[in-house]
This record gives sequence, C-alpha cells and structure tokens, in this order.
Amino acid sequence: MVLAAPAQAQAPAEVGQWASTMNWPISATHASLQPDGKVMFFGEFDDGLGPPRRWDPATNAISSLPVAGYNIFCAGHSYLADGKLLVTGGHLASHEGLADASLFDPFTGTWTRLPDMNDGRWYPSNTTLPNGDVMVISGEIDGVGDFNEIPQRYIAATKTWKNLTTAKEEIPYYPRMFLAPNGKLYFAGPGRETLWLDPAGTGSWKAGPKSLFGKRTYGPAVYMDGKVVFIGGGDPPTATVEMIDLAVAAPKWQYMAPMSVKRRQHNATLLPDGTVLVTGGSSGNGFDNAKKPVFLTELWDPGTNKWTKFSSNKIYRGYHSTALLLPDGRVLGAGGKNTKNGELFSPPYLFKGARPTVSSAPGDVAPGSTFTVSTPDAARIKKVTLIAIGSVTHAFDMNQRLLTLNFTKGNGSITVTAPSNNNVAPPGYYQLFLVNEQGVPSIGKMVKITIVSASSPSAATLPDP
Ligand SMILES: [Cu+2]
Repeated sequence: MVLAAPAQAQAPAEVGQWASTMNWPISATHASLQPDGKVMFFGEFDDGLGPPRRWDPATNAISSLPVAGYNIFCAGHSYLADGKLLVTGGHLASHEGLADASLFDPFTGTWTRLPDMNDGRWYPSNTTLPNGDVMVISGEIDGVGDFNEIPQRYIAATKTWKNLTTAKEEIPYYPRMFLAPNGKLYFAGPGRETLWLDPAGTGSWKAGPKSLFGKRTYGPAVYMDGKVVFIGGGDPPTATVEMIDLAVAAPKWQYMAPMSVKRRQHNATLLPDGTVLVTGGSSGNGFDNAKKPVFLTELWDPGTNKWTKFSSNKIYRGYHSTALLLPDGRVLGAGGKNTKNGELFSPPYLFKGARPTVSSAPGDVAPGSTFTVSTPDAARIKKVTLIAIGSVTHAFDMNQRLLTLNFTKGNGSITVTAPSNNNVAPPGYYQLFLVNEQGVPSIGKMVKITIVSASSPSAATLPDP
C-alpha cells in the first residue's frame, strides 16, 4: 500500500520552506540587519536592560553585546550614513519613555551615548534624511496619550539635537513615516489622517490625502519605488491593503488586492525580486490575540497586484515579533511576546535553480552616478534592486526601502543607474541584488549610498504636495 502525501504538501519552489525553530535567549522584539550581514536584536521589558544579542546567519552563533546602559526596549531605530544604528528613547514603564539616545556601532560592537532628547519617547519612529540626519517623531512621555509633540532632528555632523519648534503636533506612537522623493516626510498613519512634514528649518506640517480604510493600528507599511503600501492592521483586523504613490503630482490612496486573511501585529518584508512577504500576525479581535494566529505566509507582487500563498510557520508571531530580509535571500521571523525563538523562511526563489553571481560591485555608490557590476550572468539578469538594511520593531521597519534600478547589459558586466538623489535613496547601507529571468536573486552585496549635496531635485520635476 502507498500512503497518499498530505494534500497541502507542495514543492518548495512553489510555496517556499520554513526551517526548524531556533531557540534564542530573548525575544527579538527589536531587530536590525547589520552592514556585515549579522542580525543585532534586543528584547522586551526588563530584557531591554540586558545585553542585546547578535546572531550570525552563517554559523547560527549568538553572542552578547555590551549593554546600552538604560532600557532600550520600546526605542526607535534607524541607520546613519556610516552604518551606525541610532537608538532613540526607551522604556521606563509602559507608556513612559526615556529621553536617552545612543549610537550602536555594528563594526566595533560598541555604544556611544548621545545628549538626551527634548523629553521622553516611548515608541518613537526614526526616519533617515537625505543628508544623513535623522528625524525622530512621537513617542509617549509620561502616560497613555501623552505624546512628545516636538519632532527632533539628530544632526549627524555634530551629534546634537535640533527641536522642530514650529512643527508641534500630536502624532501617534511608532508613526509610519517615510522619506518621500520630494525630500519631505510622509506620515502615512496608522489613522486615516496623513501629513507631510517639511523638515527644513524648524519644520512645518501640512495635511496629506486621507487614507481609505480607517485605523490600521499594528499594521506594517513599506516603501517601494516611491510608493507606500499599507497592509492590514486595525482592530478588528483587516485583510485590506492600500497604496499611495508619493512620486506623482497629486498622490492619492487606492485599494490594492487584499491579503487572503485578516492580520494585525504581522510583519511585511521587502524581497530582492521587488515583492512583499507578509508573515505572522493575528486575525482575531483585540490587542494581541494569540488564539487566532496566522501562520500562513503570503506574498504580494506589485507588478500583478496579486497575492500568492506560501507555506506556514510554526510559532505565533504577533506583538513584539519582527522580520528581516537577510543577504542570502532568506527571511528571519523572530520574537513575539515572551517568544524566545526565531524561524527562517526560504522563499520559492531559492529553489528555482542557480543564483546569479556578483563578481564585483563598488562599495560606495553616489546618487546620480552609474556604476558597473561584474557578473558572469549578465545576459540573464532581469532586475536590479537595492534594499536598505532593515531595522524593525512593533510591525514597522523604519529603515527598509526598495529601489528598482535601471541597467544595461554588457559582456560580463552590467551598468547600473544609481538612484537619482538622496531623497530617493537616503545615505547608508543597502543590499544590491541581481535577479535573473527565473526570479532568482544573487546574494545581496552590501553597498553604501553616499551623500551627494544639493540632493533636492528641482521644483519642476517633483510635486510640492
Ligand atoms: Cu511594545
């Protein structure tokens, strides 16, 4: 007798594959891909006082890093031009933030304390600006709804803070903020109200187009080629997805195809082939409903506006879970409340034949330039992407960003057009991927986007929303 295979057993080339669970010492509530391809993460509650950890995907080893000196749980984080991680605020108690800020240097594994911010910030968002400064927005000071209303700009050159005194505004915590092609910052939610922040001088806010659905609390939003895509979220959770193109004259939200299942507290991760992978979350009502876990992984392709169902993971990844794209093309799903483990997903593209190889690529790439990438696979390259290294917490990656680059094929190499300016590509480390006709990506090669001054495009080429 021959036993039938389970109905849902599908080939990894179709649905990808989750590897077995890795037990970790803390919940990876905050996780950042380092420029060296390792993952730095730190934990929730009192674990935020303890050592952050570093996981090496190549060896699976976990090491302890020095402590920051205060509780960095509930901080904001994004990368600077030189690859250091700016960590802003932290945890005194729930809804009570710290004013502390630090830099973590991933190359030396050391912390540098910065001057305190203007006040406490519990759940702030960091957004890296075209010149390498960082805008820090929101976070609670001393109780529920007591938001820090003065955005602050971290001046990278002097390691000091500047208050945006004319941009006082109540913005919800962990706002979904994005640097737009016009050099302004777009606050995409989670509510229907959206706003533009002009970071020039002491700052000013302006109303943006209302989004369509309503409150997408604990839903992720991602930036892809000038567009912001907001996926699910809300309570009760929604499966709906909407998108806005920030590069057009009159940006407007529009619905995209919905996910196959409602989710909140999930993660959205940009993949080398220009798609978005959605993992985890809960389809149940309430804050973090572990009784209605979503294990199904699914993928959105902006080219076709279609979702594809992939295989399911094993562990509930809701509140305090994170997900990161690794240079080898796998996606790490980790953390969750009191969930001290991680899982690795290999997308279908890792089962579709040989990967294109990058023989050499420049370490530094200046916006507005062209550069050469040596590859024996030049003839079969179909797409070239840059993905800024991820830095994620609370269902929002403040650093990841996907840019599709134009290129021409040569003999043994391709010539790639760099992003036009630092509004499109804020400075710092990105993974460069070559993707072949089968959709198989190369290993991500880390390149550093440098700062080109006078990055602001002319008013004639971009809208002033
Ligand atoms: Cu939290």
